[in-house]
Amino acid sequence: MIVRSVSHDVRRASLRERLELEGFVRLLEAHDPLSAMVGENATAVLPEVGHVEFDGFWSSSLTDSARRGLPDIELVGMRSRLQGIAEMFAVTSKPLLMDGDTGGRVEHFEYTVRDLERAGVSGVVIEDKTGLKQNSLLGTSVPQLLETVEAFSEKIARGKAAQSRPEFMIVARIESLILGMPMDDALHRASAYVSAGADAVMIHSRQSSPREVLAFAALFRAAHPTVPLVAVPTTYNTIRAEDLRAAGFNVVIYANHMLRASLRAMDAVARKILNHDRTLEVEPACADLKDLLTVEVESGRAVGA
Ligand code: SPV
Ligand code: MG
Repeated sequence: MIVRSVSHDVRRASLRERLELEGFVRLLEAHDPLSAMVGENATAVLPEVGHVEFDGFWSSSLTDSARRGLPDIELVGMRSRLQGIAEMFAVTSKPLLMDGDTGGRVEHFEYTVRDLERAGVSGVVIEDKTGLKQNSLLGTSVPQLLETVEAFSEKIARGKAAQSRPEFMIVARIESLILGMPMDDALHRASAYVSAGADAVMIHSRQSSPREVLAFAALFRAAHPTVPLVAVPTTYNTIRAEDLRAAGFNVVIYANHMLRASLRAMDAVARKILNHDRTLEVEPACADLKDLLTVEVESGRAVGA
């Protein structure tokens, strides 16, 4: 595997640069250096599109919690998550968008923004919920409360005022559809958050069909032709990234797949070793040992440089 690293300044700026240049980016969840290296190096050739790769990483609160055996309720502190990101950055070159949960108290969010900027992170997504944050995909099966438009707008504005690197992005994530509120509520919030200074809007949905996010995109685009729009197609996974692009989205986030893939693979291998009382049968499901023993360092750059 190839190891690259770049300065914080170059990496931080590269997400916005890529968005402005290409108009569309694909982000893959990464939760440790190895998953980030896999995501960094993956490529494919699509008919009609040509060469594709992931443009950067998503740091997910869900996977950062789950990999510690914890629920996704803002238990894992930002400082601890940033330590993991520093390790990822030591061996990769692509930009990272941070899942900032609710952003916490507004007074804390100002510090978070500065910490993230300093760490080379390109932007933070904050969701308009309050109280005990639960994972959005749990929807209304658990108590979840929307923040008021006024309070969330103030959090965005205070975060924007706190940042010192102009390229850093604050993305307002709208949870109205997750919590069963009407489309009008989502649109009203989107416009308020853009007025408060949000650099982009994420519309989240837990429907199995993309219908509601596509409806939102059409209405949002009519009102805000140029504000970047973000989708997280975890449940409505039949839609292709290129279809989201055509519908007016600018960012697609594959939010949890690297951790889910590794969990399933590890579980199967662990049980198979016991079932066969040896490891011969699990070899086809395992990466070659040489993939762990050889790490290619690009242009003589040491790991962590
Ligand atoms: C995450 O990846 O932690 C997210 C997206 O916030 S979701 O899990 O769909 O809420
Ligand atoms: Mg999250």
